[in-house]
Amino acid sequence: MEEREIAETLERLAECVERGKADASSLHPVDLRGRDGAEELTRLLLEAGVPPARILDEGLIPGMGRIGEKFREKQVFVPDVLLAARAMHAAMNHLRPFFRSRAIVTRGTFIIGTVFGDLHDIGKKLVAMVVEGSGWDVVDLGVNVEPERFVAEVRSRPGAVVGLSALLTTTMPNMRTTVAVLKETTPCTPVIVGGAPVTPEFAATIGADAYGADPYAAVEFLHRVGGS
Ligand code: B1M
Repeated sequence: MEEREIAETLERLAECVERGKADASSLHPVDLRGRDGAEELTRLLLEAGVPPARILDEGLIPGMGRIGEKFREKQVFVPDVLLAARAMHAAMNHLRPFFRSRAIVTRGTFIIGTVFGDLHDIGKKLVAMVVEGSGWDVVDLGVNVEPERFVAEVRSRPGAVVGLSALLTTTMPNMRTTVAVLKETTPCTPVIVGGAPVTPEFAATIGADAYGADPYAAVEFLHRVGGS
C-alpha cells in the first residue's frame, strides 16, 4: 500500500468510527452500506504493515475525538456514541494484542467500575470504550465493585487512574465510601466520578478529584493527570 492509500484508509477508518460503521455487514449508516467498516479497514492496515500505534493515533483517536465534539455540541446523542464505540471496539479487537505485547505504549491505565450495590453498566462501559479508544489501557472491573477491589487493582497497577460510576441515588453514599477508602489507602490515585445522579458539587464534597459529565470529560481528565 502506498503512503497516499494508507492516509486515505486511515481517514476512512476515522470516518467509520465517527459514524458508527463497525464492519461491512453493518446496516448503519445507510450511505456506507456494503462498504468496509472499522473492522476490515483495521485488518487491511495491519496487513499492509502500518504500525498499530499509527492506526490508533491517526484512525481511531481522531474518529472518537470528532464524535466527542459533536456529542458536546449536542449534534449527536448517546445512541450515536454507542455506535461509534461499537465501531471502535471492532477495530480495537485487532489492536488489543499489540497493547498486551507492549508493541503500543499506552498513555496509562484507567481502572473503572460501578460502585457496590449498583448494577448499571451501560454508561460505564461507554466511558471505558471511549477511554480505550483514546489510547488508554482500560481495566473494567464491572458492576457492584467493592472498595477493596479497587484498592487491590490500584496496588497491582501503580500510577493508574480510577473512575467510579453510580446511577442510583441510593448508591451515591457507596461512591463516597469508595473514594474515602481509595484516598486513605492510595492517596496519590486520581479519582474521577460520574453517572446520572452525580454532580460536580457532590464529587467535590466526597473528595473526588473530578466529575465527568460524559466519557469525553473522563478523557480530558485523564489527559490532564497523565498516568502510569
Ligand atoms: Co435502573 N434506574 N434500576 N436499571 N435504569 C435508573 C437509573 C432510574 C433513573 C430509572 C427511573 O426510575 N426513572 C432509577 C434510579 C432512580 C434514582 O436512583 N433516583 C433506576 C432504578 C430505581 C433501578 C432499580 C432500583 C429498579 C428496581 O429494581 N426497582 C434497579 C437497581 C438495580 C441495581 O443497580 N442494584 C434498576 C435496574 C436496572 C436494569 C438492570 C433493568 C437496567 C440496567 C442494565 C445495565 O446497565 N446493564 C436499568 C436501566 C437500563 C436504567 C435506565 C433506564 C437507563 C440507564 C442507562 O443505561 N442510561 C435508567 C433511567 C434513565 O436513565 N432513563 C435507570 C444510558 C447511559 C449511557 O447513561 O449511565 O447516565 P448513564 O451514563 C452517561 C453519563 O452519566 C456518563 O457517561 C454516560 C454517557 O454520557 N457517565 C460517566 C456514567 N458513568 C460515568 C463515569 C465517569 C464519567 C462519566 O467517570 C468515571
